[in-house]
Amino acid sequence: MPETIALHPAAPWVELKSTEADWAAADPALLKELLAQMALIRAFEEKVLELAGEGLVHGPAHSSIGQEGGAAGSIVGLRPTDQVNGSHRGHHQFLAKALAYVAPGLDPTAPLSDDTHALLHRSLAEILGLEPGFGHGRGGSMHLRWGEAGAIGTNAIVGGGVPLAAGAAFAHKRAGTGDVAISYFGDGAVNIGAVLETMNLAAAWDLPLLFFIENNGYAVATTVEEATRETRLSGRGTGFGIPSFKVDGMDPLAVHLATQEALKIMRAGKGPAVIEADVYRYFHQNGPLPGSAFGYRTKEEEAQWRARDPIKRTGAVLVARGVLTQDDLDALTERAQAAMADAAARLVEPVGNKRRVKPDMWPDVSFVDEGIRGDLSELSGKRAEEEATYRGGLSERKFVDAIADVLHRRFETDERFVIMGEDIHKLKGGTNGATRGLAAAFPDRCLGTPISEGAFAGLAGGIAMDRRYRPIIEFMYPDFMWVAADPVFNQIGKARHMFGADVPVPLVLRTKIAMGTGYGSQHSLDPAGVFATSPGWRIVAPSTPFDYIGLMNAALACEDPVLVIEHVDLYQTSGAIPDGDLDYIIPFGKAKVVRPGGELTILTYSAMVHRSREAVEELGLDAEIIDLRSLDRAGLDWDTIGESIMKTNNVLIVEQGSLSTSYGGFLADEIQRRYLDWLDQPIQRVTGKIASPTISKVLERAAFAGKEEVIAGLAVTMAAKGMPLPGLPGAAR
Ligand SMILES: Cc1ncc(C[n+]2csc(CCOP(=O)(O)OP(=O)(O)O)c2C)c(N)n1
Repeated sequence: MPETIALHPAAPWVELKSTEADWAAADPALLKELLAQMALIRAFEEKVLELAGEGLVHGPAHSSIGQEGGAAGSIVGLRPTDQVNGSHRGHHQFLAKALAYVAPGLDPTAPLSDDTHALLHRSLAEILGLEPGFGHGRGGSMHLRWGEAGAIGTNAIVGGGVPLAAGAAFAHKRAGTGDVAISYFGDGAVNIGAVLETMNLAAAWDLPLLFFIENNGYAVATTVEEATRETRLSGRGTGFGIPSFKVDGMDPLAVHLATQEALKIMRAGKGPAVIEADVYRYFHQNGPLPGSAFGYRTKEEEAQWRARDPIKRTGAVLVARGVLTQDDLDALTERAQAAMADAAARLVEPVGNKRRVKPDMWPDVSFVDEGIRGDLSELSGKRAEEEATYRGGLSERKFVDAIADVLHRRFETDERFVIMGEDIHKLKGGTNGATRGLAAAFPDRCLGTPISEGAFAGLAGGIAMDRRYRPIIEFMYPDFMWVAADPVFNQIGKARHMFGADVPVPLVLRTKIAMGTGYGSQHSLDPAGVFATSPGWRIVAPSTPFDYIGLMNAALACEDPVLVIEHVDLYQTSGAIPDGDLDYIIPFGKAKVVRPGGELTILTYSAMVHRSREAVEELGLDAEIIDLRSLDRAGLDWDTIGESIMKTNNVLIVEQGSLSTSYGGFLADEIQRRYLDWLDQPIQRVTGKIASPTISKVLERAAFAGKEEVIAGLAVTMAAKGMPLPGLPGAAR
């Protein structure tokens, strides 16, 4: 018989319960603030539901009524500089943090301050999608952010905010402030990868992040028991070595005490903690009906939870202790409701027997696409250089070494930069050597990550939005963006615009095109086409070491997220770089005429610039080759492109990768809208085949475009121009 030895989690896992004695001994000021916060939040949410019932809340209103104890219990007592974020059900945490900021020590017997009224007004306005809101109505109920108050954004993607909060925690830790971040999410979110990956990363890196699980028993109508076998959700933390607490979330004092324990751990530099608070939402997933109306739970169950209401309980204790009277409690409710009536009256008005939004409260529709990206003023005044006109000395340098050089230089000159990715701190600079020397020179700023693209991309997004540090992340292969699609596209790519145009996300993502290396279908993406669908991202794809340095410097100075596309075919090539000068930029939006010509215009980027040049030279054509360099919608250099098209009247777009994810479709569409009258033939394209390249060497080569395919594309273009090339195909595609 083999011996079995019981193993136990290394981290403590406890349930914390308050006692009558704790309630009797609790500081009256604490209990009063908890009560005042919860009463205001309750009145706020009741007003939201009332307005939702009248059709005045566009989209869902996920009510937090019943769950106030978890929010107030954990937030009262935080520092203003601590930060919180949350999920689709986040009004209560947002308000608690913002109230603690504008009205610390909120007194349930005192009139509300002007700042408190303003907070309620702006919060309600945001939920109604109106101009006075924190995000000018863009964010609405699920994207509430007031950075100044430490409320760094609620999130409509279940679990999506958790890695972002890890970024805030990273910044706190690195800055050595002792501040913490709390991320709130539901029992449903416990099962999503973003949460579990972030638990692992936060624990591995000792980040001061509190994972606060609001277990209200249901994810919409699905019960915890249906969704998972281990229904004691706080146990998730122990799997990652995180001290974990379970607490009754209807007991705000118990939540507060558990939070104090968690804060001790986090502020002492001992890393994250988990709190699972059992709470109950009195209403359905969203809207003003109870859950029982939808048949997934009973009225009896709802009544049992309502009997344990956190506001009633706290009020009753304060009355029993002689701190407040019943009249005080009644007055508190009235005051809170009056404040909300006032907030609503500033936003909506009666029309007949209905109400409507006051017309002048809507955001101006001209605001619709404003602030997708920044204005690049941060680059003005920076020295721009071009290889062709550079006045200083130039020397040959391997492309991959130029990458390491410029990163090293920026790390030297600006302590805010941190870089993270898989194995980038080992193997002489990651799998390709692009981060060579960084870990040795800057060990605490060149960070090897666990294999968690979602978590570390999201974490970097959180660091970027925090703005004390400037993250660079590396995806070993571009295809891994699908693993991290939520942070990359839903969070980083949208944050600035979604939160009202004033949330910069200065982040650089490096990755490499690796077609031709035999890594197959899941490692052979050119990410440009997909990223071009995400307008918050800037995209650059340098083809020479000189351009790489300049574009990387622009990317690192930029207040927007920038994708820097590298290419395995370029790493070992050499090109000229300035002697002792790694400080210039190449501005976004400047294409480069690599080879002037009059017969046709080739638009291309990255390694295909070189394949195009080889093809043109082999055929002896008079083609103009333009290296686009900046690829995103805002970065296209229409002056250079347009001038060339108006000269040649024929366009061939050349890219290496699969047609299906290609970039050229987007570019061709833009060109025909702008220059149709100047085109003598349809825009021609060179791309790979329909599917992503597979591993068999011959199939892989057949799947992507190289010099031979560019030659074929040139032949088609020239034939359509009426100048077929001898011995080459002449039929239009
Ligand atoms: C990734 C993702 N999947 C699904 C949804 C749709 N959705 C929104 S809320 C929700 C339930 C979430 O349950 P839970 O995490 O327990 O939070 P609660 O609503 O109970 O507060 C679902 C499925 C979503 N927004 N994001």
